[in-house]
Amino acid sequence: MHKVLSAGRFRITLDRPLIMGVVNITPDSFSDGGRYFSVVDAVDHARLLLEEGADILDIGGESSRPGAEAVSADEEISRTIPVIEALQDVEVPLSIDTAKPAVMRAALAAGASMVNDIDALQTPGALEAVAASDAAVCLMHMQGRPRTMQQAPQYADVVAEVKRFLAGRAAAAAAAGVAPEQIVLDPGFGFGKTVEHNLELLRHLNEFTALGYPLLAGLSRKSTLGAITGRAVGDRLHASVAAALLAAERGAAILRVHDVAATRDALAVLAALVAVKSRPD
Ligand code: HH2
Repeated sequence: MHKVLSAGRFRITLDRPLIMGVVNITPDSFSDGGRYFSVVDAVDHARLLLEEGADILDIGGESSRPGAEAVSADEEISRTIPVIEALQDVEVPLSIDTAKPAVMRAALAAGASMVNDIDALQTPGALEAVAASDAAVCLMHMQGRPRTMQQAPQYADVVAEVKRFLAGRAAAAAAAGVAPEQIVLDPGFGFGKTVEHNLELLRHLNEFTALGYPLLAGLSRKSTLGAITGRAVGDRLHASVAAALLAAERGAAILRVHDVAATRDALAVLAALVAVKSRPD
């Protein structure tokens, strides 16, 4: 039996990895900052990602890259809500990428069906904002805060510690009234992790499925891929597709990516392979 993700009016069967396309309405995101900073540009970009095959759109108004400056809730709302409103007609869930309860509430009222929180609903009021809705939620692990998280990440056992944290946050969400089929977990690649920590998490990603929730993996264009390939952020397409595929093979249910079309093709190859494997010979 396949799991189901319940996100607002959407019920999605998780019988194949889903693609979450990134729509950043920020001047300073690490890979596409400033490129889609007007409502028109962001909406055009979102529609392009849909044509390319995005299953979910993740709309964000604050960069979380290492060293990024914080943005007020009002500023985040003014960046993201007009984009959500302009995308009311789309047939996929819209996710709001925020840690701020006020932004969550505004986005859910405007029609978002999912909350993607890099802070795993730890901000006071965040659990309540999601629990009061029928939206899905992605709970992500981060060590430290975005401004300083990459200075000296430390773990005795990164896999065990991230797993324990995510289990605790899922339990907190469930206790607040969020249904199990609304919860997604994410180890948070690049959020307070060295290259080796990220690789260790990817190696062991399938162990996280034992927590009982769908997994989201966000490796797209991240600096670990730069460290491995020696390539600048604009030149990490091939590495990003490889990483997405490896995450899918290790059980990721949702892949958060900037490059939807390329990821889609890679996943089609994986799907074809799995289909042949399950055919009787
Ligand atoms: N990564 C980024 C932002 N949000 N959310 C989840 N659940 N998982 C991730 O790995 C993740 C995330 C960073 O990527 P991006 O949005 O491209 O950059 P920025 O934070 O600079 O806007």
